[in-house]
Amino acid sequence: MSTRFPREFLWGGATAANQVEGAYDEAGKGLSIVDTLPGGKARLAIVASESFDFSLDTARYTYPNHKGIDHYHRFKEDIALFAEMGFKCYRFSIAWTRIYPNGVEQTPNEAGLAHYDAVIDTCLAHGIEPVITLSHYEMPLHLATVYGGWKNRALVGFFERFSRTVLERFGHKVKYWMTFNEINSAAHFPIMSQGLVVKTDARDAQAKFQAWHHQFVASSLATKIAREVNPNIQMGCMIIYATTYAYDSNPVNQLAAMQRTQSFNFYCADVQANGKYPYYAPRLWDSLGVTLAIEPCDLELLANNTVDYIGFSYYMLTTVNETHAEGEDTEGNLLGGTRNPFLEASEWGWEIDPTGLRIALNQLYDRYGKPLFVVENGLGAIDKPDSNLYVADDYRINYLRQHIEAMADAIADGVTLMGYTPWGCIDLVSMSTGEMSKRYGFIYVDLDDTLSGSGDRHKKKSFSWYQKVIATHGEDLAL
Ligand code: BGP
Repeated sequence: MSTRFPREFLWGGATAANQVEGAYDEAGKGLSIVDTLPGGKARLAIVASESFDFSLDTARYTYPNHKGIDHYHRFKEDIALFAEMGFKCYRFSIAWTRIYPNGVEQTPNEAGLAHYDAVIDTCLAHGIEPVITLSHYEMPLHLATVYGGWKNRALVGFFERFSRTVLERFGHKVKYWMTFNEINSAAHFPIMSQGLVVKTDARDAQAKFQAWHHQFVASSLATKIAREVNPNIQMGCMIIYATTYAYDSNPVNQLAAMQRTQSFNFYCADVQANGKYPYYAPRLWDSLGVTLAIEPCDLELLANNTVDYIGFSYYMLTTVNETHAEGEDTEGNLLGGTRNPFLEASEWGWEIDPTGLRIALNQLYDRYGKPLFVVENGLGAIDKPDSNLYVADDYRINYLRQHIEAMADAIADGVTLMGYTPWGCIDLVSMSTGEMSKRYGFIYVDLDDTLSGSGDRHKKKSFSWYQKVIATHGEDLAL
């Protein structure tokens, strides 16, 4: 029987070290910037405030990433559950701080490497392909506090050493990699991927764009190393894609939507996939007063080490309304814009738009002609378990089903799509709020926002649904 999704399609799920592992100071791990982020809805506002300087204030705040869901100790149980769902791949990240605790050491921490050997081998034993993000929203704290984050060129060398270490160690058994998670996110929250806070110029476009340049160079170096280690490695970039609409047919809004698409959705991927700065970059830099420091070999390095595929997260769209004729600002839509009157939003205000995913896939494929990989997507929702801790999450199933339909449509449109790894396949600590109660998983983790609870894992209704989806190659999406 022919199916809409190819047989080799990588069905799976995604997590990130800092949001699941916990064990934040075990086995030689150093402090990461995420270890200093307080839990709670005010998280992003606190870290974007002038006073935030990465200090821990345990009297005022909780730090949920310290404990996560204890995946560090329970990964075997978790991966066995993923295997039971039929996962073909598991996307996770390596904590830089487990390998180089402060980022600057000359030799890696063997205990950290051994841990990821065990995680990878567990995946492989279950027939699950690991898909590894080298840097997912964390870096050694030392590199942020002492070096000022990615705006400092020195980070290129530190990242190169880290990448070389893990690629040489794992590159013979792991085919799929990505460099920086949501690299373009720094436009909105520069602390996460660039380690910048207000005191280290987070509000300064010059710092952000220079940091991006260093990350592009570092990403190219990692890609180069990967190919030297194993020519079969597939290296991807990873961006947030928020399909961008003009609020109305006013050309002013149409133009603004186009420019927003360029400067936010495409800017980073243009460099990483095409190997050069896009034609619109000089004008963008001028408008922001940015002058990039580019070293002689940088442009050649970028040109020669482009990525093999485009990984992206898709959660929400952006609606642009420059004229403010009507319409209201979105509340909670992480990436701003005007509320879209045609769409519903999640409990956290993230607007839901499966059609936008089909548009995103077409726009990205049209632009780059490279395979695409939806490496994050999902619904953060409040689950209400019954007395057996069973969650009937029909709302999540409906969300995922609509997005899978949109992917099937995009494939029928002619797009090459490698796989789908819904975010937070097991409940984990939210990035933007540090909450446990914002759940995405197929697997319920018995922990509350204070991380109290047994920590035990329970299959939700979506668990058996996704199992069936994978078993039928995406054909049977019924409840
Ligand atoms: C992406 C990040 C993830 C993740 C997800 C959901 O931006 O790459 O780390 O957490 O968003 O966001 P949140 O956890 O804030 O709901």
